[in-house]
Amino acid sequence: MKKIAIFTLMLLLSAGIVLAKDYEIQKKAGDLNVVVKMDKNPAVMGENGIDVTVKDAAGKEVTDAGVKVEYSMPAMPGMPAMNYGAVLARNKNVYQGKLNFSMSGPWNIAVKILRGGKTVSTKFSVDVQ
Ligand SMILES: [Cu+2]
Repeated sequence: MKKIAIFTLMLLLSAGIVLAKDYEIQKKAGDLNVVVKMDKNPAVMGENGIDVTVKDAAGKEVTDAGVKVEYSMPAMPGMPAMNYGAVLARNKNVYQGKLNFSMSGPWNIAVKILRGGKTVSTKFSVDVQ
């Protein structure tokens, strides 16, 4: 019985490792290169961790920017449009925060980068499970 329990645990752990691959997307915002990583793949209802790294045209990591993520779902039958925002906190070379999806389905995500008085942004969408 104990052997079966251990075997099941190992199976679950190895499955978890396979599924744990982050969602990653690379985008351009103005002349900046933006890499967005989310810790849930696919994204899920509730909290999802988000990491954003920003590089300038020369490939140097940008650490003096303000990064904000706006996420929204357009209105649908029985549901008004929903709009949320999260200001990311910088941790060394990465801007980090959490998105809280209140509903499954398609969400629009805009990453806004404020630097030197100028804002650039990039958009993508995720299908929340
Ligand atoms: Cu909805």
